[in-house]
Amino acid sequence: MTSTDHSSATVKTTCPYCGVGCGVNAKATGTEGDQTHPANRGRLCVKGSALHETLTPEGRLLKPSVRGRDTDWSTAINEVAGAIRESVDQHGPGSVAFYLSGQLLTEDYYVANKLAKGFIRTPHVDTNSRLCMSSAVAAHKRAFGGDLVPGCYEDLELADLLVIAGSNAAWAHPVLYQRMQASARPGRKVVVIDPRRTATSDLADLHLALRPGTDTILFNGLLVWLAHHGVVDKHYLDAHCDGYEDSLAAARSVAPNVDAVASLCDLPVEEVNRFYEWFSEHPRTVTAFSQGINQSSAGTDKGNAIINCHLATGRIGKPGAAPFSLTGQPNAMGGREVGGLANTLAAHMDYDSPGARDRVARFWGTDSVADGPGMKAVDLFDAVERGEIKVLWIMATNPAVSLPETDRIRQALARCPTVIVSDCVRETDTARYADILLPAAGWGEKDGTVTNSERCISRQRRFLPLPGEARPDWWIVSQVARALGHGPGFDYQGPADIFREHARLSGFENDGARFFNISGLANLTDWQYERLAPTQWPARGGEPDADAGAQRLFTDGRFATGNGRARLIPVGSRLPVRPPTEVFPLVVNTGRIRDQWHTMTRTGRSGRLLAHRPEPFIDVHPEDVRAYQLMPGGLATLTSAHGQFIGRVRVAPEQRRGEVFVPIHWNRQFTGQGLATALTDSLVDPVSGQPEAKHGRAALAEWPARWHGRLLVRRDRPRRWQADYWAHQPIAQCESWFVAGHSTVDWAEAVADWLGGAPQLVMQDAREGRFRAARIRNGQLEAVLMVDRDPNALPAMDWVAECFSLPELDEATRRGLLAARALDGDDMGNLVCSCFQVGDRQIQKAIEQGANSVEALGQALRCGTNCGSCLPEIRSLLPVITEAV
Ligand SMILES: Nc1nc2c(c(=O)[nH]1)N[C@H]1C(S)=C(S)[C@@H](COP(=O)(O)OP(=O)(O)OC[C@H]3O[C@@H](n4cnc5c(=O)[nH]c(N)nc54)[C@H](O)[C@@H]3O)O[C@H]1N2
Ligand SMILES: Nc1nc2c(c(=O)[nH]1)N[C@H]1C(S)=C(S)[C@@H](COP(=O)(O)OP(=O)(O)OC[C@H]3O[C@@H](n4cnc5c(=O)[nH]c(N)nc54)[C@H](O)[C@@H]3O)O[C@H]1N2
Ligand code: SF4
Ligand SMILES: [Mo]
Repeated sequence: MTSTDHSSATVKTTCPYCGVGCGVNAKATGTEGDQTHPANRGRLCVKGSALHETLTPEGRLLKPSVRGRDTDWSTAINEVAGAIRESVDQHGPGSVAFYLSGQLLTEDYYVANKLAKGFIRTPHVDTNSRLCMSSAVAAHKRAFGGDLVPGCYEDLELADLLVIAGSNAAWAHPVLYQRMQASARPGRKVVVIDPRRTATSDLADLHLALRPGTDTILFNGLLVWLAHHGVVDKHYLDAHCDGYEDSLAAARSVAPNVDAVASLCDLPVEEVNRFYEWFSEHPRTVTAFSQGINQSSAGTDKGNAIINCHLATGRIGKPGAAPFSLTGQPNAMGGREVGGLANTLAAHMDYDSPGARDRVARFWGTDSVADGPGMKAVDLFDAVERGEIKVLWIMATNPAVSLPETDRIRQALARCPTVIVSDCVRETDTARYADILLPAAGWGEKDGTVTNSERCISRQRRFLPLPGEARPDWWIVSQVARALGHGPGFDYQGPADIFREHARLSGFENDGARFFNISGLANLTDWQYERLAPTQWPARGGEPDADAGAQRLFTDGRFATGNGRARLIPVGSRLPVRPPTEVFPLVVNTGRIRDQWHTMTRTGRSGRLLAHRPEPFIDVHPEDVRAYQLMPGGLATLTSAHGQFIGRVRVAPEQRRGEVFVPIHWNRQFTGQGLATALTDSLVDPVSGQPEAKHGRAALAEWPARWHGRLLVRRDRPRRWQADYWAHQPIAQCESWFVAGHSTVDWAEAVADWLGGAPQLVMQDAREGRFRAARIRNGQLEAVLMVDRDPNALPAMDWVAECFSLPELDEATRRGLLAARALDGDDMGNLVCSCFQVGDRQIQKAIEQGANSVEALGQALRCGTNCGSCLPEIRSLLPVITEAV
């Protein structure tokens, strides 16, 4: 593999973040939306348009290492193979486990799955998709007989009623959200179902802020209502579905009428009625759902409750009518296709599919495959904790942050004899537990395919040289396979070889029972693979037009069940199993913010992306702020049975009382104690095994701070300070930290440690608990510390950060530093638009000066005119103008 300079060429590739799967035109110097990609037609959200900022060499894992020592590839590969061989010899194949990720490319995923299940013969292969999509997968399988997403993105635009359940698409699937927004037309209705008001509610004609976990009741009630009002499609049910009567009876027993639903879901009767009426009136209905549905101890039931209503009305397989699971990760779907989940085998075959084990073994040219199913993520880590797993290979996921009960997960990792971690980033919370660290090629450095939420396979293409010793994941796995003596099965020259094999397996002895069939792509030449345009599956090839209409599945009413009929599933009223208690009275909801991706290993590097929400926070309803005597803008602690979360208190009228929301993103590289997974139980859905990540329980209290501070330091300076609370915010010009402490500090004494030397500028006002100091070297700013008793008295840091770029600090700037603001300027306020770095104070000011629309603000300040991710927030700052009818 040679390094070539690709920097000037534009390469068509796919965004590595969310499951929308946008096409990206990439260069080493920047990214823009691909006009020709069917998912986004040129659009990109803020994360996609900041991709190049995250491609820094900083923090990359560049060399293999074994037990803390850098080494070469052949040593590392032999160590991995040796550990696996020894474990299998001494404890059997089931002592080896793989924990994979929806962020692997399909080719990487296929090879890892093949090595584990086919050659090491361990069934214990699971993936972070367990935490993400497994309830949707299970609901699809129960209803359709296969993990099949019936609709396509166009349906979201064609629908006359768009129901968005448990999804904050405005922040989590921004480009799809923009498509939903752009397709608004008179009469089109949008219902958002979410306990809290989100940026997505911006689009809602009706927002149902239901009691968390009660979605099954709401949709059961809908089924009862549809039956009662004669809206069910008897014809469709007779011709294509089983299970209607039983499902209706089950629904009646828990949600007999609108009053019961309203009371159980804690919603006004009129709102429930309106939703049910709109559902009745609009045959073109799409229900898009995501983690508010999946991440629940009733996740599979919630999915089936939704699908039941679509089947009962025949709203499936038709333009603008479908239940639509929005997938999270860029290749959540590809992973499901190769069989990455513990209960699946390969190519949409389960262990218990008739003949599957034998068929896959013959195809792979191995004597037999693992006897599964294997353990699902939460059970798998329990087994690690019990010492049953001796070798755990983690690829492209950060379980020390993302699995519930993080402290217990960390203990399990510490206890496991051999932990192998393949990642692109050197310091992650999981990598700290690695015995063997393998440097993986990242986005832009490797080739392969991903499948998005609408079953569209797109190419990720390489446009950067491989840094250091980094190698693509498929290569690493294949080398280990060869070292284990399985060379012939893993003799791949490149991802095209793997893709062809995967495509061939999908069609192998497939008489039509497996809808996932891309055998039409099995004979692509290397050249054709290189140029493969986005392709929706199935892609069977063969006779002309075999797949015409594959944009949607089930158009002919035939499903993937044994008898070809869909199944309505009787769904009870399973509510969150662990309701709040006196000790832990608050419901903890966890989720995403607009500009960060998961555990921040990549997006945390972009100062621009971290500016929108720079610190872990807790959204608290105003009355709870009062009841718990919290200081808005101060710090508070959430304490659960498993751990603690410290975050900044945000007064959030969009929350329901008694419920708080915390972001999932912060890890221990970025803050001392801000992990959402310290607050959630490892309680799982009984069918899918997906953890209930949206319903933790905790107690809330003020974090008693004697002082609050901000520290800004030029890059790469040694750190000699300690604080009870800290959160790290890289800024373009410098590093910065939010800090706070429980006890009084003599700042005059301590300041040199914090600033890396004695300051030249100092201001102290002991009575106010105020301290400011700056260190200057060779005329340039080195470090600044600002301390205040009142956190809200600390100034915004944007102006101070800019002082780091000045070649020489003049007198006015020096005075300004002690006041912490430009003497003649003012602060931008909280960041709203990441692309053009525009804050809410600037927007307020422009509004006062007469810019009274999103467009006018865009003209005045440019905010919202690039990716559009901030438009819902800009709109919320504008005074509400009632439109003339
Ligand atoms: N910016 C950004 N985008 C992302 C990601 C990211 O990390 N950052 N990650 C990607 C991934 S992997 C995923 S899986 C998706 C997730 O995408 P989403 O599922 O849209 O995101 P979340 O914020 O996890 O949760 C969605 C909503 O569920 C609501 N919710 C909580 N409990 C309930 C309930 O009981 N019922 C209902 N109806 N709603 C409830 C929450 O209040 C929240 O607003 O996002 C993808 N896109
Ligand atoms: N409380 C709570 N917990 C949650 C959730 C929630 O809503 N609430 N959401 C859950 C969901 S839906 C998800 S998807 C998970 C996500 O959780 P994780 O999968 O743990 O999060 P990531 O930060 O995406 O981890 C991906 C890792 O892979 C590395 N990486 C990136 N590209 C590559 C590559 O090409 N090869 C290799 N080898 N490594 C690579 C990254 O540097 C990073 O360390 O979190 C889950 N946990
Ligand atoms: S919506 Fe944003 S994060 Fe998702 S694929 Fe498109 S550009 Fe990437
Ligand atoms: Mo996810």
